[in-house]
Order: sequence, then structure tokens, then C-alpha cells
Amino acid sequence: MEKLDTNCPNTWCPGCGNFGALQAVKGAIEEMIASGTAKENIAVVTDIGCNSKIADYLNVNSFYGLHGRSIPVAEGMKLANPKLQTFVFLGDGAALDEGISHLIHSAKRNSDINVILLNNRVFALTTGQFTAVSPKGLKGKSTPEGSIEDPINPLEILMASNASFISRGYALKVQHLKKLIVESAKHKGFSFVEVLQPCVSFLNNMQFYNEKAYEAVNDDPSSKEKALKLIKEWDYDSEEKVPLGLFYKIQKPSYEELMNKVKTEKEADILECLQKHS
Ligand SMILES: Cc1ncc(C[n+]2csc(CCOP(=O)(O)OP(=O)(O)O)c2C)c(N)n1
Ligand code: SF4
Ligand SMILES: [Mg+2]
Repeated sequence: MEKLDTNCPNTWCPGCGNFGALQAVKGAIEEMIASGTAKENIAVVTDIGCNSKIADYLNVNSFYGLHGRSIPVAEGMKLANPKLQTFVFLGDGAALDEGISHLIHSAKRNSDINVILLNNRVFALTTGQFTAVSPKGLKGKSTPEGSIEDPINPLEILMASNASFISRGYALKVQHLKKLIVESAKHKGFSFVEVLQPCVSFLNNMQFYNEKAYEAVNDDPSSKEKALKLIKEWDYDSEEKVPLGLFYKIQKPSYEELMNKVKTEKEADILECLQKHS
């Protein structure tokens, strides 16, 4: 088996949910390699934040993007080298605050990349400022009196952006998360795995997730209606149950396929034109 560990010292806080996520990601990559994916064709693009240190702990090709801007980097890599299996790791601050337009447009164009959102619901590396998915009332450096805003539901936004694969795992349910990641990698087109990732230092919701997160059964992931029902079951604020699993999956041409088709047709037109005038 390929060695995926590195010798970088791990600087995550003891007990951080990112450890479980890393274990799941390693398991998924090992499984992909065992079933024939060449290790050199696996590329990891990370953002900036606690989550993004994952690049340091994985012995695969990787690239650090700018905060909130890792998605377009991955899209460019995939377009230039279609053989790549391109994973993007980013946090909620990056994906849902600073870089939300990139997320929406990547889902809309169905880029064949795998986006993994390590969602701890705070800007963790910068010590706990509130993000778009922080619970109302969160007290932190940027909201000393408690956040007065309702959180958004990012999966509803992805659905409205025509994402073709939407799922949610939990960092402490490692095997379940591993399976979702493997499945997302197999998907042709834009795939999204939200990982609920407790930040034990700035928003420790581990006990809540341990009690409320459950593996939902979805017998028809191609149904928008069923997916939305599951997605709306938890609004990121309530004490309701939190469904996990594959919520939505449909097949449609990826951005790269469509782009290639346009390119081939254009080349044929140019060739024909040159032949006519030679
Ligand atoms: C453009 C830009 N703005 C702000 C920062 C400072 N910054 C670095 S990490 C970070 C927090 C990241 O939060 P999130 O994306 O949720 O990742 P987490 O640390 O929670 O995993 C911020 C604000 C930056 N590096 N670049
Ligand atoms: S600050 Fe939070 S997210 Fe960052 S390493 Fe510590 S526990 Fe993990
Ligand atoms: Mg965060």
C-alpha cells in the first residue's frame, strides 16, 4: 500500500475533528489507489485555514491556493490535465463567505472536481470569528455580544446552483465519510461533500453531532424533492436531527466535456476553412 503519511508535525489542537476527516480521506485515497487510480493523478488543492493543513499531512501532489480561491485553481488544473482526480479542501469561511461565488459557479458549470468542505462553522485559524453557518448567538472575537444573524443552509444554495452531487458526512463517522468521498470521486461532474467538523477550541459541537447526526436512507438520490426534504431537515441552528449521507446525484455532461466538444468543433471549422482557402 502507498504511504500517505508525511513527516510534517501535526499542529491541529488535540481532539480536533480534522483528525477524523484526515483518516477518512486517507482511507478513500488508499481505496482509489488499490482500485487502479495512479497516485500521481491524485491532486489536492487546499485553501487557507486549519482545514487546509491537510495538504501537509497527505503524501500526494498538492497546491495551496489563496483564502477562498482554491476552487478556480482546481478547475484550471482539471481543465489542463483531465486525467487528474482533483480534490479541493476548504473551510466554511472560505467556501461560504470569502469565496462563495466560486462555489456557486463551479457547481453551476459542473466542473469535474471534488469539493470537500470541512465545516466547523467558524473562522477557526484566526480564532473563532463567525461565518455564514455559525449558529445565531455565537460569541467570538467578531461577535462579542453574540451573532445576531441566522445561518444560511449551504446545501440549499448548492441545489439552487444545479450541483450534480451533494452529500454530508461527519468527521467522527470515519467509515461513512470515507465511502462518501470515494463515491464523490467516482462522480463525473461537480461533487460536494460537506464534513461536519467540530472545532474543539472555538465551537465544540461534538456532543450535539454525536447525539443528533444520523445516517439517512435515501432510496432515490436523483429526486430533487427528496434531496431538499433531507437538506431542509436541519437548518444549522435548531436542535433537530442532522441527516448524513448522499442527498442528491444526477448525471449530466461536465464542464470539461462540453468545453472539449466546443474546442474540437472549433478546430474542425478552422481546418475546413484553411483547406478551402489553400
Ligand atoms: C483574503 C484573506 N482574508 C483573510 C485571511 C486570514 N485568514 C486566514 S485563515 C482564516 C480563517 C479560515 O476559516 P475557514 O475557511 O473557515 O477555515 P478553518 O480555519 O475554520 O478551517 C482567515 C480569515 C487570509 N489569509 N486571506
Ligand atoms: S482551532 Fe479548531 S479547527 Fe483549528 S485545529 Fe484547533 S480545534 Fe481544529
Ligand atoms: Mg471554518
